[in-house]
Amino acid sequence: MMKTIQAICLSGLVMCCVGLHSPVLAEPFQIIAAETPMGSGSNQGVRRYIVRETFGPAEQLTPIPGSVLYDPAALALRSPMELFISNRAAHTGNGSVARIRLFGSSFEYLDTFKGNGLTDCAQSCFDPVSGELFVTNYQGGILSRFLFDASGNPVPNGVIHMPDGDRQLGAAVRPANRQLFVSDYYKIRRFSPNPDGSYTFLGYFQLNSGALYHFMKFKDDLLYVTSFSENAVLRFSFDAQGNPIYKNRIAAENALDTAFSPDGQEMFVTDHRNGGIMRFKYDSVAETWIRFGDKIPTPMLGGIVIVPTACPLSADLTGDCVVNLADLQVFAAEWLVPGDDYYCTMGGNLVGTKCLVTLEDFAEFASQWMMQYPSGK
Ligand SMILES: [Ca+2]
Repeated sequence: MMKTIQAICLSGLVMCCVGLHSPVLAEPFQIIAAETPMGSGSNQGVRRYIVRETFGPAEQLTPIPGSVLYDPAALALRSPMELFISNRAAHTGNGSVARIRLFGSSFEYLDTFKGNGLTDCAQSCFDPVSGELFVTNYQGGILSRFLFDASGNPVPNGVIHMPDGDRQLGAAVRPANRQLFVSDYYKIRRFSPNPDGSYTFLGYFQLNSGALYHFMKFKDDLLYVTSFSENAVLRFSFDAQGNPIYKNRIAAENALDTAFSPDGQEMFVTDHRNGGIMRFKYDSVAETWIRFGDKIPTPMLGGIVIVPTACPLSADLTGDCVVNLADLQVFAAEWLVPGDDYYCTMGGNLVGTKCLVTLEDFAEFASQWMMQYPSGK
């Protein structure tokens, strides 16, 4: 597909293409994945990567540090700018949910809320119609509910008791009928919303009781369920009554969660045991996903989400997607300051695996000087 590019002007460079026919500029996106050890964790953070176009290489962005989190397990988006991180809290019972604002390729920690039954949170999800937030709690059989006030602050809205009182791992709402799905290791519960806001339990489904089901997502009205011990992502469609019908499985070792590129052509699956993000291309003829490429290397992972909120300019260190003097000030402050190679929080470290801002990073910084995205904004 071709599109007229009105103007791509790179300040300082004699390069201005007006009215040329060029391929549509690829839309970058950001992968955000919780670093979640098997069993429980402590001060892990949330990893971020930028993919500048679908199927392209993933480059690491600065992580959301564990210092503002507590054993993060799963992620949910209230909007492309508002990320909710479920804190498992090492199963101490001090579970909580952190809120992060996303902008450009940067982020800002907002706050953390607790209470209303939050103990050791796993996956959470939003009802796409009401905007309500559902947060699972691994132990205790209570699903926590939150609405939002006019300022966007969470307000407790009671709980839903699991009829079996068992574990909770995943939660997802089917957009087509707003039914709520909550996974246990061995089964998936289905609930129907009532006009008064209550939920009616409809039943369980499962394929294999030894599956160790985890997180769930909906895409194109198919339910994607990870089956950790079966090393697979399972897909279910629905009949006219809303009953799930098993469709197929996609092999993915130690699968924990799934996420999709904004154009729907790429699927990412997290590996909980060995770490890494697996990549799959959609095959529209076979109507399934085909593994490709190498895993994106990571520590052990939990939940994953994808946002189109991403700036393709790695030298933008302030989040406005313009590389200017404000970014140079951030860059200069990080100059030659030794960082943690394993958990580099210095955005100025643009090149190389060592967390140290040096001349080679400056060369990359200078090459992006005065660039902005979208161009001409
Ligand atoms: Ca900037």
